[in-house]
Amino acid sequence: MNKRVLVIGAGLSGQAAVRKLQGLGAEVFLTDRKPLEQLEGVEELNLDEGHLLVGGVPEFKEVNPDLLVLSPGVSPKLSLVQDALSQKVEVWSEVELAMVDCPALCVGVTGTNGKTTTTSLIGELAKRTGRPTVVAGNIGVALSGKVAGMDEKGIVVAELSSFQLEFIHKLRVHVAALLNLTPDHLDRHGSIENYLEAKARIFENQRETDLAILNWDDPYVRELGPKLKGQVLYFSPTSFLKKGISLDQDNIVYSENGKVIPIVSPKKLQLRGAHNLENVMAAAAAGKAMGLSWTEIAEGLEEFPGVEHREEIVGTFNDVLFVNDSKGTNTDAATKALLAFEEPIVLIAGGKNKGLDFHDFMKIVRDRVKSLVLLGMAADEMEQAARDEGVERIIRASSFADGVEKAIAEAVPGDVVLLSPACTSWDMFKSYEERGELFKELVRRHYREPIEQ
Ligand code: UMA
Repeated sequence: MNKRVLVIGAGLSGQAAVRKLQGLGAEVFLTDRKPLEQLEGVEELNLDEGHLLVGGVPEFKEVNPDLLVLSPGVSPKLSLVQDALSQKVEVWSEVELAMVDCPALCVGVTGTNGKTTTTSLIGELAKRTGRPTVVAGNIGVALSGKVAGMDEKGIVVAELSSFQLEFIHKLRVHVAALLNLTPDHLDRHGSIENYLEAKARIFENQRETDLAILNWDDPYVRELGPKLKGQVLYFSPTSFLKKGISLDQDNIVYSENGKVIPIVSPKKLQLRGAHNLENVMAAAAAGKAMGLSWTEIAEGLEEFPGVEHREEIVGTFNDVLFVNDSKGTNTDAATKALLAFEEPIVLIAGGKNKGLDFHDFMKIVRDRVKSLVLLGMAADEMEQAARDEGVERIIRASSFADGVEKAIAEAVPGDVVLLSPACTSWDMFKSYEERGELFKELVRRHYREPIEQ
């Protein structure tokens, strides 16, 4: 690539993009608003001072690039991006760059919720085809660093956010799923219509033989169907579809031309909750498109344990089920976790509030939770909201470990102890991962089970 390319953002995406561009022979500039000492890993890139423009964003004319590559977190409103667009200089997202020379089958997942679970599940199904498989994208690993060397036998399973899709051009997602659409990231996209438009770009370069997997139950998503170029397959956890994937009595089924093929019973799945049915149905459709039989798909779905820190089953001890949902960092996610279990729940919640109001959440807690254990910076605020909404049993913990012990003491056989904090971990931990790891360790230590390394 004989071009001057300016990469904006020196995080995971930006660094992977720089490496890829260097490999393609481009002259690469990297910029980030943060100074070098706040940027991890940048010094290991082969960039001299003239090409590393950090601690502020340069003027367009300082670099005069032929191409801009944007990290997903970079807003198109940035004047550098606006200048490039007004001068008809191409602006690519990192995923466009990643896939520009990758001949592998691309299976992409987008939507507001469930992307990571569905992407991981499709990744597991893809591995069952025996083809080389890469799972990357918004899931936490930049695509550019992962897809190098893949040929047409390979499968790339990509979680794609609206930010990443906003600046694609030729990226062809052969099998593309849009799971659902609810208001999110409106600060960036301005309106739900713009947000939908960004997400729907996942289908933009599909051809007639490609497959679009759509949620029938979501009005925004359903309406897209007739407008798409590829084949369309709907799924619905609530209505029986004559053609598509839906529920028929106790089974997830595939129907077509009057035939109804049972795939798997939701009871056999380790993933719980109505929202996970959407994820499972979309993954099953992708599995079929990747050439698996329904039996192979059923095996893959049954064996999938879920994603770490998302309604992750830690184990059953003394007939109490322990669930780590440390990723439940807002009330929406924590509500979903509460609705996923029918057993009486002992909930551990609290941490640092993201500015959310807890009253609606506490209404669900009142109906679903037998004991609420509160900890962290938000505990006072959560306790007040819980009292306002009539939650009866509220227990305060002095530390995270104390909270886990108190929750264990509250539980009787048949209960679920659920960590789903509805808050970030940042008052006590570096990340939700660290919080989830400690939860698992404390539970296992309490029951003296060997701790996994
Ligand atoms: N930066 C600037 N100028 C700006 C904006 C950002 O210089 O105007 C710099 C920041 O100082 C920082 C760098 O850009 O150094 C960060 O770039 P980034 O925010 O794009 O983050 P990456 O590390 O590249 O991670 C991104 C995704 N992040 C976002 O979309 C915000 C990761 O998704 C993704 O896993 C990763 O690429 C690999 O593909 C995270 C995410 O929160 C998990 N996604 C959102 C979501 O799921 O809701 C969309």
